[in-house]
Amino acid sequence: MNTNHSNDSILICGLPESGKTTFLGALSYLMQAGELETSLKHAGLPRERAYMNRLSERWCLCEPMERTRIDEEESVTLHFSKNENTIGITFPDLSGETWKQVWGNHQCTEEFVKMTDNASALILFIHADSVKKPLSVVDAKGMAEALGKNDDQESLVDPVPWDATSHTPTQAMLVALLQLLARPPMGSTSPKVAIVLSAWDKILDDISPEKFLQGEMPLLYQYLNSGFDYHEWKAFGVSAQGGDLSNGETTEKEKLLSFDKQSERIIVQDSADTTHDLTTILEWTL
Ligand SMILES: Nc1nc2c(ncn2[C@@H]2O[C@H](COP(=O)(O)OP(=O)(O)OP(=O)(O)O)[C@@H](O)[C@H]2O)c(=O)[nH]1
Ligand SMILES: [Mg+2]
Repeated sequence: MNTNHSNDSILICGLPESGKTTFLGALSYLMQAGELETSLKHAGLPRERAYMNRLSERWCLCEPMERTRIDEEESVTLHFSKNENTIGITFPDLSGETWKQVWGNHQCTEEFVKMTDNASALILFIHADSVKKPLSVVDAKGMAEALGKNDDQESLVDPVPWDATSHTPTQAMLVALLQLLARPPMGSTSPKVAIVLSAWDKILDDISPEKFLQGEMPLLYQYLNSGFDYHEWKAFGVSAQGGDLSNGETTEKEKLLSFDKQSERIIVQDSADTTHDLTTILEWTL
């Protein structure tokens, strides 16, 4: 039997706390536990298995991931098989702070440039429940009036100084980041872009991930649809954790831990279809 082997590198991108490491933890568990049929099959443990095992254990115990620090970034290669092919996919788990620095200071290491250059696909993570939206002129005026300010008066409250990293709308940061990744010294390839709307359990309305993106982040949606820098993109709603663990509520944690097959708490929504199989996203990128 002939077996072909190929290597791909998928760049996991995203601002701080956008769900990157939780996704890797869930993927690592899903692959190693083998509880469910998946589109891509597990084909051997990664060299960096200690890191992946740590993430997988934490995920299985419903412990939220620790923030990835710049000096603790890891790159992991997972091996998958599909038909008679085996595919090694490398995922660098970079800190959101690294992405913020690329956006804010246009600074990165040579290694980062190489990584982006080798990437055959990007997975851009956006925490669906923490999107910072721009304030419309109408809203800003309404708020100023509610505070009793009109054009002739001094503000009744102290103005908050502008801070680029905490006040810029999420979509503006992400479009700028995608543009940087598509231009020299990066961007020699035109990778496919999967948009992962993480924490989808907080949204799960009757809305498709694409419609959500169109309504909540119209600038990003139009940029991707223009095909100017990237030719193929697709949005997925993903709950890698299965629920919200951020408020430390034991009932939510108990509910998640009560699943017989822990892999079944993963939700992946693609248009109207839902599955527990995170590898469908990877398969689309290949
Ligand atoms: N509700 C919900 N929250 C999630 C989910 N996945 C991640 N989160 C939360 O999102 C936050 C960030 O998750 P991480 O996976 O650490 O994000 P990250 O992108 O690796 O963050 P950095 O390492 O800081 O760049 C944490 O509070 C998680 O609990 C999910 O599926 N559902
Ligand atoms: Mg992380």
